[in-house]
Amino acid sequence: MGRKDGRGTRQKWGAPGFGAVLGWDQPARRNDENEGPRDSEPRDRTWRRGRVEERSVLVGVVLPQQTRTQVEQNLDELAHLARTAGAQPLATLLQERSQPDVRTFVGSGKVEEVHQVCARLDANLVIFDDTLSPAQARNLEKVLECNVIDRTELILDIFARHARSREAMLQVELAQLEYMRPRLKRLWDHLSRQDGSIGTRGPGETQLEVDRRRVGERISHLKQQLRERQRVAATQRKSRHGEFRIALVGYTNAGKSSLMNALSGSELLVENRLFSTLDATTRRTPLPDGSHALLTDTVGFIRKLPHDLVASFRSTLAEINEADLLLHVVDVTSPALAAHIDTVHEVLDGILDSPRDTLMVFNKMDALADPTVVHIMLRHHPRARFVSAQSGEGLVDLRHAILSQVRARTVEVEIEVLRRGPEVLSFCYREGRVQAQDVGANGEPRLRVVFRDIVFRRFAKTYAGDFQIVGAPTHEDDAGLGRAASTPAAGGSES
Ligand SMILES: Nc1nc2c(ncn2[C@@H]2O[C@H](COP(=O)(O)OP(=O)(O)OP(=O)(O)O)[C@@H](O)[C@H]2O)c(=O)[nH]1
Ligand SMILES: [Mg+2]
Repeated sequence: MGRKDGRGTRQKWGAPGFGAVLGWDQPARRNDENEGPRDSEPRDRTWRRGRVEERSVLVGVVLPQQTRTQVEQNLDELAHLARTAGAQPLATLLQERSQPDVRTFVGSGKVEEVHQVCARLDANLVIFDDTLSPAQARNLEKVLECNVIDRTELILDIFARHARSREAMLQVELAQLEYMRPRLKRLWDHLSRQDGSIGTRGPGETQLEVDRRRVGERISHLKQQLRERQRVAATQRKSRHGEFRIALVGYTNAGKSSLMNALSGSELLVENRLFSTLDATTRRTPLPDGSHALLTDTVGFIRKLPHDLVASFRSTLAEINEADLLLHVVDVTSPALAAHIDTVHEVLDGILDSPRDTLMVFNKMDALADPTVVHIMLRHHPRARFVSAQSGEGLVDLRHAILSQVRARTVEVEIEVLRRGPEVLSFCYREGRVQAQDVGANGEPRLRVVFRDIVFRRFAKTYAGDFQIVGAPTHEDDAGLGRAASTPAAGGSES
């Protein structure tokens, strides 16, 4: 987000790197601006430290398929997003409409009201809860005479602020550039209205074309960089042998990182802000029988999550897709918890490449005032667990539930290798946990191996005829927590 002065306005679009791509950020520092920033250079983030706090007015529209309460909840969340991004929300305006206005999203009377409210409260930023087309944003900025952004831009801004790792920065920059590419014209219009800023007489079409090309080149470059990093990450994930993988998923601020810390003894950043976590982090978590599983914390989801942003968080998506079990963490104290659960299901549905078993975990029980919520949730999710990452309530029970899931989804087999010995042995050691190895009566290798279900199915298919099972495989499912009702959107099993 930005300020009304020229520099702030330019920076509004920039999230680290955007201005640099167009050669605006600190031009004196480099002489190779056409190539964009080098990847070894840290993104210039100095402008964020110096920017003033914005004063914002929030605008929402109730469309026929929505209720007023839903939209009010969305606006409460938008206010939390605004505060997280450093913008003080001063007022909220709602309008009921049968459909958005093509030119200004809300009607002309409402635009005038927003204008007056901004003047009265000295607001310098208007945030719409819905996605604005480039033309709508342009028209609104002309009338309102201040910066206008939508929920997507706000989320992108927060992601840019919170990105710490090189990969997160690359991903955020990519999402921002993809969002901004079709909006460059608006940016130029915006700049051309600023006294003393570049292009006060309006840019020529040629310059706009040059900028479009630069942005396009930078996007290709970023994609290539990310592909390379993801290849390395995939190799690292493969090296985690046969360990059972659990991913914590859920709405932003549900307490995923807090739960990760409580279960694995790690010290990840926990904050009452949205999108504190952007990088997937994996830790070992001990289970009650002395074994371990790998637990991964992931980026939170939110309503109207920008599609490009979801797609660009590929490392999180890969972690979720390779997990044997998902722990869906829900903030039990949220008045919008049902909508949060639906949103998470929708996002998972869009990113999972196959159905996944899911254990619902309702967190923040220590702060729950109304116990009837538990009964209602149990009706919908009979095998859910109710915990508090903060007080530790319910965590022993949760660990046992996880152990049951692990047992239900791992198989222990004793095999005799008949052919392709080196390959079969290599697979077992790489992808399974070999408990014992000795030599059979005829000199053939004999192994006792624990495999994750999905891996064992792959093993049996790849090496059919090359091994035989000695005795029946053990497949424990002691607590009967297994494949219960189907997860509505993700299509997996939910406990
Ligand atoms: N009362 C209470 N607060 C909790 C509990 N668990 C987490 N919180 C608070 O909820 C807020 C969010 O916690 P995080 O662990 O950062 O949540 P997250 O799901 O990782 O959030 P993002 O990474 O931003 O998506 C913080 O203020 C935590 O202190 C809990 O069991 N009880
Ligand atoms: Mg987190």
